Amino acid sequence: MSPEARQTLEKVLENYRLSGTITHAEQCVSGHINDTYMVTLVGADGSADELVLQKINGYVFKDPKKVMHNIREVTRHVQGKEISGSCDIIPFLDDPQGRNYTCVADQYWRVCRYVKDSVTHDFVEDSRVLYSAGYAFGRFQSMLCDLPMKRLYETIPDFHNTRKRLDAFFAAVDEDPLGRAADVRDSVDFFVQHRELACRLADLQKTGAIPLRVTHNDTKYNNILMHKDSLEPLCVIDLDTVMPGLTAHDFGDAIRFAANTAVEDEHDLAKVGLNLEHYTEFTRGFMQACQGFLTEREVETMALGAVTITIELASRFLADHIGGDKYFRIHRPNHNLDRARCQIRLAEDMLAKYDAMCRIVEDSLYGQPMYG
Ligand code: GN1
Ligand code: MG
Repeated sequence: MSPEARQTLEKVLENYRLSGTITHAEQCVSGHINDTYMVTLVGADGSADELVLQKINGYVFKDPKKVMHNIREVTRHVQGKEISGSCDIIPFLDDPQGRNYTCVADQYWRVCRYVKDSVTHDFVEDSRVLYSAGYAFGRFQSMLCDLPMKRLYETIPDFHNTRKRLDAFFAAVDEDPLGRAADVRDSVDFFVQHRELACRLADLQKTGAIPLRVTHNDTKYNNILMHKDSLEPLCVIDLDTVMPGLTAHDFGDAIRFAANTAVEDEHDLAKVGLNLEHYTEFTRGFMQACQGFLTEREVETMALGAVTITIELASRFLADHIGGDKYFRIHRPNHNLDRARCQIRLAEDMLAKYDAMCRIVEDSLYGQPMYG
């Protein structure tokens, strides 16, 4: 880490009046948007604090104060319920003015404590991880289903407005500033073919057939802190995109990530597909935690949510590739193209397994939840 980067971390801690010496600081590599650092701070009395410092990406989040407002609202709502145990929301520290963020050099930062004995999983080696993550995200919806939506800002307008996303994608193809569109014709055709299917869920919401709810909008299983031994879900993290949305989007985004037989940016498309066993485990956890508040119509649209989000994200990756990789951080040439092709292949496999996906959602609804 450069001396300048370390100085910035020190400044952030100073703003929180957290004194001591940084004995260890390292940047976390996962996540495409914000910059996250794990820091050990040792006080004058020798006690060590494990802290997580995060710089909010100002290109993606145009108004970080609104992001932090939403996080404050959902955290308070859940804390107000005084339900102990399984699955809290990560609390950010307050600065001396009572704000849950601070500013250093015009950048917004926030700080939380490392949750003891917690781990995140970037790969699934034990299918309990999937049940646990499903349960945590389902429970998140359930705990927030009575939070009035008007208290939350739409921090990224039209985040999952699939019609607008696809319009933006086709506009990027037309504009083609770097001459990259010619090489991705086959992928562009995929969106032409599936445009209406991908927009069905957003249309259902527009007509009022399915309700808006408080959603997380980034439901990767590595956004759940789990107990390192028991795998019980401890905490939901990465609340940047909490806002009004559809439960099927949260479910679908989780499946897109968790039940892919390959990684999100897999280059070898033969490895990509929907793992129905992983799908079943996540779905069981999610649906069991959602018992009692989803409408019948919402339950019917869960599998569609997975297809929708996968196609939508594919269009976002490909639009970014065509537009010059401005949104999603890339780590190799054509990275966003690889990501897009992988998501397209996954969506195709989901469509082939669609009936089974719907059946598994129905079958999962009535089981006894594993956590309290
Ligand atoms: C972004 O960086 P990360 O993993 O938190 C993106 C999500 C995408 C995801 C794809 C604000 O989230 O919508 O699904 O990448 N977040 C935003 O990996 O655009
Ligand atoms: Mg995120």
